[in-house]
Amino acid sequence: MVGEDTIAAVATAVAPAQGSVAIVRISGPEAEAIGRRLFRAPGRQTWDSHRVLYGHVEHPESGERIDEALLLLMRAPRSFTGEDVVELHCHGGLICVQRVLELVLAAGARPAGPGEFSQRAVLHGRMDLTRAEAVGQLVAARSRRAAQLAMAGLEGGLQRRIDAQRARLLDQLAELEARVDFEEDLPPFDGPGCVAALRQVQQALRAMAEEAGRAERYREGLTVAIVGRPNVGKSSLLNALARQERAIVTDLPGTTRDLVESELVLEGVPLTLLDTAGIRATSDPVERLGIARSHAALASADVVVLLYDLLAGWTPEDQALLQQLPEGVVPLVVGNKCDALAATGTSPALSEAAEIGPVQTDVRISALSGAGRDAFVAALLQRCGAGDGAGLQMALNRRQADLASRAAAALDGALEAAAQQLAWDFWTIDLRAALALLSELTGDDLSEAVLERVFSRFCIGK
Ligand SMILES: Nc1nc2c(ncn2[C@@H]2O[C@H](COP(=O)(O)OP(=O)(O)OP(=O)(O)O)[C@@H](O)[C@H]2O)c(=O)[nH]1
Ligand SMILES: [Mg+2]
Repeated sequence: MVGEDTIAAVATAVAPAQGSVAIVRISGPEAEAIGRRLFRAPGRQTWDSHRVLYGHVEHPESGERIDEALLLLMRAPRSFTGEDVVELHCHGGLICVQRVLELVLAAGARPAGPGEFSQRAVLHGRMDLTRAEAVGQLVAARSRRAAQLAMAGLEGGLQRRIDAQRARLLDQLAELEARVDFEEDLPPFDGPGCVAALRQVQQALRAMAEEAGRAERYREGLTVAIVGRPNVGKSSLLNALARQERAIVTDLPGTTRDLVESELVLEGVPLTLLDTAGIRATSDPVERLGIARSHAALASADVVVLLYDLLAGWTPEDQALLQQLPEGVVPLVVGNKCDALAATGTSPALSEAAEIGPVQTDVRISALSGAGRDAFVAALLQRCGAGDGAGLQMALNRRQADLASRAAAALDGALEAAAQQLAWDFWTIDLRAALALLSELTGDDLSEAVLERVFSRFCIGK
């Protein structure tokens, strides 16, 4: 699919009345010719590479001025794609940039497919596949932490780590292959050393795949459902975390009837918080519909916060709710209204709780005063599996993690062959399979299918 044709797309976000500047990017052998056909640069400006020209985009036939713009020419190979690239920096919004793009297409470029600029960059050796994917992650990042992880990937952190493992496997493979042909001429084979090396690589790959799960939380975020009896303060908690009055709060039980959703970023982790209707037996048909939605939210959330009222203590209704939770859901149990508890001087009503059933309160908070907020956020992130992400070095995505795990699994075969003391050929088959998977990960061995899969997930213009 990568040919010698010239592609073009709007590289910046397109939104009505927004973005004062938009960039139309053109890449391919015709890029400069198309630029020259449409762009008039007054005075003695010269078309040098990596120089900015000032001028106007004009209709090549009618001469109508479409926009005042800057043109940046980057000749091959010193460009993002490694091809001749022209960027037209036009005015933003909807109309100007679309008209400029139309002219560019009419002048001979074809619309770029999703991720096609990055794909060309990889094919021309301007960057490896993991970096190209990091570009996509950087653009899609919804939190500071996700952006930092993507930047680490962009700087080649992932490729270096994979390369290190690949080098170790290649060493072993070379050693084994040499034995297949020249066993007699070589010193005795260090079997235990080889097995140890393979095990280490396997562990490193598994650790990376596991890290990927955590990194994903930073990228994609999690859904957290706050559930509990009516009036325990669920909506108050949502408002406190969102730092705005998203949900209606009253002292009437049954206030929230519908799901209230709030997107927020806690400690760099993007979360979708769901405030739900208080769960209780009721004959009110509207409230019942709301409660049905609460149950649906419970079932689909990644993390469930079960909120109860410390003043009322852990009641049989709370206990019933806990028991109704879908199998496998372990809620974060949070006691609310600790301010009121302190005001009344009552000791935590957990002695009653002990009689009803053993429930461990994970955190005590006051949605009203903000007490316990930090402890709650820390406990929540811990539960999300994002508690100690500071040590993450890179952002493996799902595709990469899958390949790393498969490579680790392939090494099981080689280790098995070693344990059974099979002939060298048996070791090398699996070793080669593992290496092929790692190559697919960094894109050193590019098959058309991998490329298509990776790049079709990009947005157009990158
Ligand atoms: N003292 C005190 N009162 C609180 C606290 N949190 C909530 N409240 C009060 O408790 C009442 C119920 O709060 P909501 O946030 O509406 O409770 P809810 O769980 O959303 O209730 P439903 O929507 O009916 O299920 C309101 O009067 C709040 O002001 C708290 O931390 N301390
Ligand atoms: Mg509510």
